[in-house]
Amino acid sequence: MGVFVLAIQLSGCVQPRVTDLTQTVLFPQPREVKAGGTAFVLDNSAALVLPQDAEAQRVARMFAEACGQWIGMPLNVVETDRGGLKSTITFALLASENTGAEGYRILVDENSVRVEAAQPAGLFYAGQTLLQMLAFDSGWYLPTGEVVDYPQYAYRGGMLDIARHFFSVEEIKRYIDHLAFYKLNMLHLHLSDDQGWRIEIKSWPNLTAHGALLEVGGTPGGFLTQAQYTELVEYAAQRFVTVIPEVDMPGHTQAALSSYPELSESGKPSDLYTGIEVGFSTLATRKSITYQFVDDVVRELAALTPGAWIHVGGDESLVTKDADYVYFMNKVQDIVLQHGKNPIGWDEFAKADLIPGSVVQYWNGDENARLAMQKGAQLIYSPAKYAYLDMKYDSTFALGLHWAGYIEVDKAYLWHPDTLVSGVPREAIWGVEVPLWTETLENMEMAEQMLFPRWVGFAELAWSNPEFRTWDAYRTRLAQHEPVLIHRKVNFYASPRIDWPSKTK
Ligand code: TNX
Repeated sequence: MGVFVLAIQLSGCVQPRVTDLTQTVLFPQPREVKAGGTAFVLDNSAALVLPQDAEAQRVARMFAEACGQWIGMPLNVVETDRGGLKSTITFALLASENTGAEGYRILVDENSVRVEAAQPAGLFYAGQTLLQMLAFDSGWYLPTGEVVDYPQYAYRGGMLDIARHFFSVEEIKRYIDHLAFYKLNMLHLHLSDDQGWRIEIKSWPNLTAHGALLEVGGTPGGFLTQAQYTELVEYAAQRFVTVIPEVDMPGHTQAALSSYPELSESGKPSDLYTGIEVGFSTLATRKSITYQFVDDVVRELAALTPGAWIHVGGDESLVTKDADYVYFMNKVQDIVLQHGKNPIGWDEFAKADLIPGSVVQYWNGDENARLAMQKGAQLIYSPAKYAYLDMKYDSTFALGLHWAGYIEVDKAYLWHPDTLVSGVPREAIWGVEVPLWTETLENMEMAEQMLFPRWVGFAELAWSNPEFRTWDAYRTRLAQHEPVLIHRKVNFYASPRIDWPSKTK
């Protein structure tokens, strides 16, 4: 009897595995999942057959690479299926596919995995789903069945503040990896603030020669050269992430004012700032040199940025008079348009004379959100009390701030953009974004403590059908997602609200 059981276990590949794809934990949860009940075995008799289309082929190769890393052995890749392959993985672009610009379909049976999408982005997202579908039991396999999936919001973003503390190219790439793995598609880079100017602007070299020297706390800062920025834009684009650069104006500009005193009202020299107060600096709004400066900065950034948007900040300009603020933001709006881009501004930007194509990012001002909507602008939602991942989880948490409250894992997950601001309907909401301000975060390890696990729930809010979102289901699934976090070496915070398997063992 014992020998008989052992024989079955040893011949695991002969004995079909019993699976249930509907029970596989996937973040973000796909729209439709159907179980086939058996398994596609991923051993060296399986091969990925490359598609013809160049971009689809690039995506398929990226998947093969990521899959090979995930399972710790290379995945076979072949140019064409000459027959004789026991099992195949194929990626196909199909014009008839009806899951939209980012949607996809995955069909897994015992001998084939078929991925179909109308656009390459869909193939890429299918690849992320497949990685999470991989399971191990004396060998790697995929549960059979079908997944049909597409996003809830078109704009699904993460912001990284590299001004308060500088983050290196490698760290920013890791942030991009986190975006892509969870099907987020926008990287908003906060490139300047009072504490530092972090992007090389060739026509105003002192912005980085001087303005990038320090960061919060007085430690050495840093900046991205234009070549490094371009490298990041390309790295992001390969993963279907659009970079949106932000230079914050007219407030949050002490680093620029210290680098070029002529941009300030007084014209007098001033020091670099390494504290964390906000709202004390402003560009001079009635000097012509200010607009020369803005034009040069926007021109250089626009030339480096293939995406359609430049973020111009506009938040917390507490020492800029209201009339001057509107005058300034109107002019900045025109400058951005002249350089072929659309402006995005924090919600105070709603006070300007918005023109079609301008976007408002709601963070705190409900009134501003309604105003923006009335002016015909699209909105990005980043409500501080739910989406600011620089807020502490609770009062005992060492990192982060708490001016917008504490945000535990449940609070970060259980908010509904479409009903959050009364008077702003779904049609006005382009999407959602989690900002990560870095006053207290010195490096990516610290950043990941704030991001994870809240990021996982945010991605689901951005992508998935809101109807099934409940705390009970989420806390169970999130616990089961822990091996994925560990596998990806994420430095996540083991919130006590989740029964993490590693803690209860
Ligand atoms: C408010 S949100 C800010 C940032 C700070 C952040 C800290 C916004 C548009 N401005 O300057 O870093 O709070 O949570």
